[in-house]
Amino acid sequence: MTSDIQVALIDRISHSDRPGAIQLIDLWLAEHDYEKLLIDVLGPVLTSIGDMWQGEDFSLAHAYVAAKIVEDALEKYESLSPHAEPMSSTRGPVVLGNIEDDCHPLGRRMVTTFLRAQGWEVADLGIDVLPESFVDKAEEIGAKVIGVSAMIYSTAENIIHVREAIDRRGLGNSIRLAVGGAVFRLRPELVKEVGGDGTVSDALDAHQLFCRLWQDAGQDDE
Ligand code: B12
Repeated sequence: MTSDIQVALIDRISHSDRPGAIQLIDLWLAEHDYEKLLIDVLGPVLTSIGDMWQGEDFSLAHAYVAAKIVEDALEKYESLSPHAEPMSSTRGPVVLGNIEDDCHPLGRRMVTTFLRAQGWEVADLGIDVLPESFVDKAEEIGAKVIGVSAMIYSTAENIIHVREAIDRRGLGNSIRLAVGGAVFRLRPELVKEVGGDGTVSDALDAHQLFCRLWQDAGQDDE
């Protein structure tokens, strides 16, 4: 269901009106909280833009403007979140990043925000991360879960190399691989194909997935 704020934001995006979009969000946030903004507004708006882009109602440039507006919002409001100063980390550490060649950071940033809010220590490696770098970092900090984000099919395929690096180093039992991003929503069977141990389609559910995978890690040794 498309809400009034979603319709109004899409209108601002279609006019490339970045200040107008932020003004709209300012007003909306006076009555709603930051987490609701991420889950009920910004995520669905980007998905709608993607659908309109695919249907050729919107261009690549529109998608770019939409991403810039969401980045503006994340920069501006992250500090207003009740979780801006996360409680001292009580869970983890875990590693997160976008796979090699993938330059869609927004979903990953949302996952990081929600995990930190639940007390996870997250090493966020950013976009375009080499498969070996995920595993290097996990070994360095003792992470039992690696989370990899990919938005498009061709980049999701690169996740297989993270799985291979984990297995090659004999870490298959001690590290679990979480995967996520738009392409996994469209093609759930891809999770197994790339060697993933689990996924969720919403950042809000990432905490539960990471808890399960953290508990699973090492169980096969016993
Ligand atoms: C914005 C956008 C762009 C921007 C990105 C800039 C930026 N700073 O973000 C720009 C315009 C640059 C761009 C470029 C491209 N894009 Co683009 N893009 C999008 C769009 C509209 C939104 C992506 C997004 O941010 N989604 C919003 C977030 C909140 O959703 P999400 O990422 O799915 O994340 C949620 C969950 O999946 C989950 N999650 C995410 N990561 C993880 C990780 C883990 C471990 C877990 C557990 C969960 C999890 O939690 C998140 C929050 O709830 C999507 C449309 C769509 N449906 O998503 C297309 C889309 C992903 N892009 C697409 C394409 C094709 C491209 C290009 C190849 C286009 C081109 N011809 O150049 C390039 C590739 C660039 C690259 N190498 O990565 C296609 C992919 C199609 C496919 N089947 O593979 C899509 C689906 C559009 C479409 N419908 O055709 N894109």
